[in-house]
Formats: sequence, C-alpha cells, structure tokens
Amino acid sequence: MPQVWDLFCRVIDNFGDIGVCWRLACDLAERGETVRLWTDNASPLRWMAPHGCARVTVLPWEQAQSQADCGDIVIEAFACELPQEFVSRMAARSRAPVWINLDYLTAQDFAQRCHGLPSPQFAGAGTGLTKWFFQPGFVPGTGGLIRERNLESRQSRFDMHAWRAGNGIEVQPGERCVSLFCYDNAALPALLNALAQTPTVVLATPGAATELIAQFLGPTLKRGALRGVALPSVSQEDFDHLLWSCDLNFVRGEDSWVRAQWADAPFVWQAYVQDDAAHHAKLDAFADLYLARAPSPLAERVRRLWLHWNQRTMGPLVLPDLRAWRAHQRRWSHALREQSDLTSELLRFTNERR
Ligand code: TRH
Repeated sequence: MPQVWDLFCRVIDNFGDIGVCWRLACDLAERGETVRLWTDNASPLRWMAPHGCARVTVLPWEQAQSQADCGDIVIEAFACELPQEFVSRMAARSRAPVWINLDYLTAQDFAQRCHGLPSPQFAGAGTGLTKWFFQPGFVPGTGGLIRERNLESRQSRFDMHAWRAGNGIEVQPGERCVSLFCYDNAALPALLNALAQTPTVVLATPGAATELIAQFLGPTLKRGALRGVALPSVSQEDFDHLLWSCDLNFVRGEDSWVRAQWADAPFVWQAYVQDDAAHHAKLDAFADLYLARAPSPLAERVRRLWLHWNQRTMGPLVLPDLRAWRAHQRRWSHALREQSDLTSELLRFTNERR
C-alpha cells in the first residue's frame, strides 16, 4: 500500500544534502509513494529539478512545526534533527511512524555494523519512539545506493552526440572529454599539466571547477592540447548525461560520487573535507573496495591518483591507462547493479517495521 513519507533535509552547504534527498524523494514517488520534502533551502532545486516530480511536494522546514499530521514514515536525513513539535506529533500518533535516520554514504566497515540498528528514545518529545539507523553502502548488509528502476533503460536510450549537440558542447574528433566537479583543489595545476599532454576538453561545472580552470588556463581557457569549457548548472538528469558522455569524471561529496558509479567512465572522487580528517579513512576504505579486483598496476595508479587529488600526496600527477580503467569501472558498476538498491531496501526495511 502506498504511504506518505516525510523527508527532512537541512542544507549544510553545497548541494549534496538536497541532491541526495531529491533523488530519494523522486525514486520513492516513482514507486507510487507520496513524499513531503521538508527543507530549509529549496533554492538549488530550481536548477537541479526545474520540472519537479509527481507525488513530491517541497515544503519549508518551519511549516513542519505547525503541520497538523505526520506521515507513515519519517526520514531524518543526515541527523538533521527534526522540529520538536513534529516529533511530538509523531509520538502522539495512534500508530507510530517508522522513524529513519539516513546516514552519509561510506565504504567503511561500520556501515554494515550500524545499518538497521535501533535507537530507542528515552527522553524528549520522541520518548517511546524508536529511531532506526539506515546506512547507505556498497556491499550487501548495508542500505545500498540510490539506483532508479529506469536507470538502465535511460542509459541504453542515451545518445551522447545528440545530447552534446543539444547542450552546445563541441568535442573535436580524437579529443578526450573530462568532466570536472570539485572543491577548491591544490592538485589542479598538476592535473591540468597531465591532461595537456593529449588533446583534451575539460567540461567544468559552475563554482570551484570553473574558477580553478580560469585561474590556471587564463581567459582563453586553453593551454597546449588542453581546452576548458565552463558549463552552466544543469538539472540532475543532465548531470547524469554529462557523466555518461565523458571519458573521465571528477566528482565530489556524495550524490555525484554515487552517480559516477553508474557511468561507464573511470572517475576520481574528491571527498568532502571533515575537520578531524575523517575523510581520509573514508577515501581509503572506498579505494580498498573499488580496487580490490583491479589488476595490479592499474590499482596502484588509480589509488595514487585518488590520493593526489585528495591532497594526500604531491608531485607530478600521473593518469592511469584509461582503457584498462574503463574496463574495471564497467565490471565494478555491473557488480554493484547485482545488489539491491537503496529505495528497495528502504521500502523493505520500513514495511517490516510497520
Ligand atoms: O555539492 P556537494 O559537495 O555536496 C555535499 C555537501 O557539501 C554536504 O554538506 C556534504 O555533507 C556532502 O557533499 C558529502 O556534492 P554532491 O553530494 O555530489 O552534490 C552535488 C549535487 O548537485 C548532486 O545531486 C548533483 C547536482 N548537480 C546538478 O544537478 N547539476 C550540476 O550542474 C551540478 C554541478 C551538480
């Protein structure tokens, strides 16, 4: 039976929190659920999701304080702390909603250990309720990754040349195509030097990536065999298309990192920097998993590049052989697709607890 979901999202910074929540909301809605997405900042959705999504309503965070009812399932994304008034209504409901804390994605072992653990509430407005930890992840026993049911059919219908032409992106014959979505990154000059050895076009997303290539390539956005193109912000759907149409993708944070898993192209991930350097362990765990089955010279080179891009090593940057890497990426992506996806797991998990 379709249910009503209240999904709460606070935008800490950048676009990942709302990006993940929007993808999840749409994927739930596509499976027949009704979603209310409560957020303190819906503005990125103007370009991320200009056409909205049927059965998803975006509502201002403050309105949840006075909202008369609460849904069947409540998701607190990334420990965003629900409004207390809303929690009181959850506790007062004759049949308590299933309360989920959706955590950040990691390949670290604790994702498996913590996935599905209960957190009974002994104090405050939610006394008597249970909050459940839901850990996205790359392996069975975690909550999986968001992967829409129509992803494969979208990919098989995708026409790269038509998409590029429709978006004014010109790629010369023989030119390598690289997408760049990153935070400020001291390794960028080393990357551009490495890319400039072969005809390459870098498609830079707005913000840090565009500012960095302008800084290092100058106003013409050209150096040797390398040229840059500054892209506008595109919808999430077109962001997928961008990843599907490149030979190498640079992604960051959380949602673009997940989307890069579904592209055939190799990718380089820049982890979101955390004060206590927790992102180092996060990168190492992912590299261990991603490269576990990669042939030996490729595995070492990819790891070195990832460490370099995350500013853990310095010096000249060496690009691994993209053809061998692409073959590995395809095997990795295929293996991930054999596992259950996050929305299916969430539906199963919440149904079992209702
Ligand atoms: O923007 P991010 O760095 O987001 C986050 C946040 O910083 C968050 O606080 C942090 O906790 C988290 O990272 C780890 O990167 P992310 O997660 O890849 O989100 C970007 C979103 O923006 C993603 O949904 C894709 C979307 N996007 C578009 O839709 N169009 C675009 O043109 C671009 C560049 C991105």
